[in-house]
Amino acid sequence: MAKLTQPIDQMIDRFGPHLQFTPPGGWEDIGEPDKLVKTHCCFCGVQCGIQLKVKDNDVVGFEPWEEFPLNKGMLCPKGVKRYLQGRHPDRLTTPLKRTPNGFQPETWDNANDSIVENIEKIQAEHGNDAFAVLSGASLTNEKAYLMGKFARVALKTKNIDYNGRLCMVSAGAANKMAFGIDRAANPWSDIPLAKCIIVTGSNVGECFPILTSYLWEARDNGAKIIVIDPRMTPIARTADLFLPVRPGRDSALMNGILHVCIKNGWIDEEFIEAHTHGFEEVRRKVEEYSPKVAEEISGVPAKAIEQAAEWWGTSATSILMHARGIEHHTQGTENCLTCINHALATGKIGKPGSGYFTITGQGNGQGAREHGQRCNQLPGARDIENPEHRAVVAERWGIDEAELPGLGMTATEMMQAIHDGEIKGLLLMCFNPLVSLPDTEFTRTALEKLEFFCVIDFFMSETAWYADIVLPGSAQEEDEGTVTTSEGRVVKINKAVDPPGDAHVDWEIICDIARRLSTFEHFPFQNSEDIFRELRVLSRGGIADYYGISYDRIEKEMGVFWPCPDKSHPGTPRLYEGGKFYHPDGKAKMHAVDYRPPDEDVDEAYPVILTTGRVVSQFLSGTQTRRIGPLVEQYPEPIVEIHPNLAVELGIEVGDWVRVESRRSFVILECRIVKSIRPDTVFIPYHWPEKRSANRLTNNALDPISKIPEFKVCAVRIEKSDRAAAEAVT
Ligand SMILES: Nc1nc2c(c(=O)[nH]1)N[C@H]1C(S)=C(S)[C@@H](COP(=O)(O)OP(=O)(O)OC[C@H]3O[C@@H](n4cnc5c(=O)[nH]c(N)nc54)[C@H](O)[C@@H]3O)O[C@H]1N2
Ligand SMILES: Nc1nc2c(c(=O)[nH]1)N[C@H]1C(S)=C(S)[C@@H](COP(=O)(O)OP(=O)(O)OC[C@H]3O[C@@H](n4cnc5c(=O)[nH]c(N)nc54)[C@H](O)[C@@H]3O)O[C@H]1N2
Ligand code: SF4
Ligand SMILES: [Mo]
Repeated sequence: MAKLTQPIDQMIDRFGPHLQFTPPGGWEDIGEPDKLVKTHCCFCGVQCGIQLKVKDNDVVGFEPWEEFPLNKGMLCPKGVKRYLQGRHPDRLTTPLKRTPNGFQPETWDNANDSIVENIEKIQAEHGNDAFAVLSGASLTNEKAYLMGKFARVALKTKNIDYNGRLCMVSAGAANKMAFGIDRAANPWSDIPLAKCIIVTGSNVGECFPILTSYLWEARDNGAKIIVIDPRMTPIARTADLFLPVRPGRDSALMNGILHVCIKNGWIDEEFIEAHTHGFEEVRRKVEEYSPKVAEEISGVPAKAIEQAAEWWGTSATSILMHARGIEHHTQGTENCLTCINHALATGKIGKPGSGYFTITGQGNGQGAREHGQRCNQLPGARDIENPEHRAVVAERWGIDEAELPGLGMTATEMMQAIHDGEIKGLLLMCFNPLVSLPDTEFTRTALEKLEFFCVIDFFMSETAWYADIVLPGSAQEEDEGTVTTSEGRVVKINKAVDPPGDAHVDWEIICDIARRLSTFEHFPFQNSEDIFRELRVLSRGGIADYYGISYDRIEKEMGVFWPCPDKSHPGTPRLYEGGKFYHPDGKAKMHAVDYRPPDEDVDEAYPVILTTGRVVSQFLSGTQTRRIGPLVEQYPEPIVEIHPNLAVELGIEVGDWVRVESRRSFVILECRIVKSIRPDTVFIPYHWPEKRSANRLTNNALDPISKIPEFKVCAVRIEKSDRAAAEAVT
């Protein structure tokens, strides 16, 4: 049965500049703010410091927070306009229940009763694991911790996972495999000290604009900047060397670069010997990837590969950073391992100005992957399958180890399990899978099959339209808590305003449901700090050790870097100093990687590669930024980027609309003819739903290690179309 009670287009039409927050007295007479609240941006993992201007319990603007060391007052367009979202007229302000006549307001008590009734019914009929939880990495550490405890202790289900599964779990898996820990190795203050920097698979200028100034500072200090990307992005335009890789070929390219370094002796044999395992296998493997072979696979000229190797290998200090461009692949984990091999073999790690990191995406992309809301993980970044780790957590939670559920399904696997009838009920907070998962139709039909579905969000996301109950949660500025930035620095989010109407703070919503299913003693929290105190204790002795961190310390010290095992510990801005890694023997592991082609490669029927990603003014599934007028105006609709050569081949001209079709579905969008993309590749940003959604096209094949989807490569065919055809799509 299709569950939709209101056509999605009706909702989409409400988005945009015409409907947005205006203070009760208008913008002209705003006057002096009541207070300025020091906090952090609600969007990406950089977590820029910002001061929110508050007037009459509304956020009405911002002031720069220049003392915060990371961004020193700078913000990107999203940070500047975020204040327009909090009191948006679309905010959910009361619980909603699906009825034959559409969603109707419901009291909290009735809504909670109904949720608990449905959970109990499904679990009684089909077992505890038939009810699953999906959570998010925009949530604070406190909420992420609570969601894991809620699933395992209150629901007693093994099936909890989070939207980070779509983001950077491949990098996380590679870091764990190689280093025994999953965190950026260097604080950003190391970047200007590097003499060579490789940025691969990251559109830094649009996705982490604040990072650009660090890269430019390094360049001013004499660093060579090397960018690897199929598109000449803004950061690539200012690079010293640009390697236009064919999507899905990064492991061959990085193997080729290491091949050149080894051949020329630009490696650190002492470091390899003293601090690593596995180099011999890696050396033998990369021997097969001469610059010529790497060129044939990756499309990057051999000369450029040699140049990149030389700059990296002969620089006194070097940093390699990457983001989703190499991670969103069926070979995602292995791609990251080739980068790590490179940093380890050259000994460029654990030193001022030398290191390696993946750039965290979501607001709490770092912290939210440490405290136990992943299907394979317990608090403190512990392993759910490790008997010692399980025993510690069970004891601290006051439950029997035997009662603690085991390894659950990943977010991506859950959709299949819903199709298969294995999962019947779902509670989802802070995740919009209908827009963000690959192969939208597969996701939609899964959501329709759920017997019971509860969504907690502050806006009616596209996914929420499929729910039976929608609970109005809190926006970031309506609650306090901590998040962990891209650098690994734990910072404090401060409450600026109360939630509007009858919306509740997220952690209270979860605690209310948990107490009905479990006992008060397991969920006794009266405020976020109570949750943080428990989180610290649970993390003690784990890999992600927060025990020495407190709200007070964070405020006084402008954040504390974990690991921080006790109150007198200064925190750990730079990992791996002195070649000390986090495996039991203190050594790092290298892994030999063979190149594998993407799951769906081009062929005669679908001859063009589609890659997907972001634009500067929109954020993720767009629920938030598609409601902020000035950001919508900056980039109102998704546009297909096509190279002029491909355009000529297809008879496409400037201003044309094109039909892009994959094996799953099609979209009709306007195109932009740009020289900055490879001629064999097209790009579509993914922030829009329904007929404008890039994920109608994408492939839901998964990386076997991390289960991240292959968002960055699928095969499509393209033909000229027109606007009328686009409008006719349903
Ligand atoms: N404006 C904005 N900023 C954001 C976000 C947002 O939605 N909007 N989201 C945040 C989040 S959650 C994330 S995860 C980050 C993502 O940050 P990024 O990873 O930097 O962004 P993407 O656009 O997903 O992809 C990065 C680049 O990878 C390139 N690429 C595609 N295929 C390949 C390939 O096979 N190999 C290589 N080497 N490169 C490839 C693309 O051309 C693109 O330029 O941004 C964060 N910041
Ligand atoms: N084709 C393609 N698809 C992709 C990607 C790609 O590059 N290409 N990138 C992937 C990546 S890297 C990511 S991270 C995912 C992101 O995908 P999603 O996580 O689905 O995207 P969001 O837009 O962050 O959805 C979060 C929802 O939570 C709500 N929310 C935000 N903060 C809070 C909060 O504090 N409390 C509550 N209760 N709700 C909150 C928002 O309103 C929104 O509806 O998308 C992935 N999908
Ligand atoms: S760079 Fe990220 S954290 Fe900073 S203002 Fe922009 S979106 Fe916000
Ligand atoms: Mo992400």
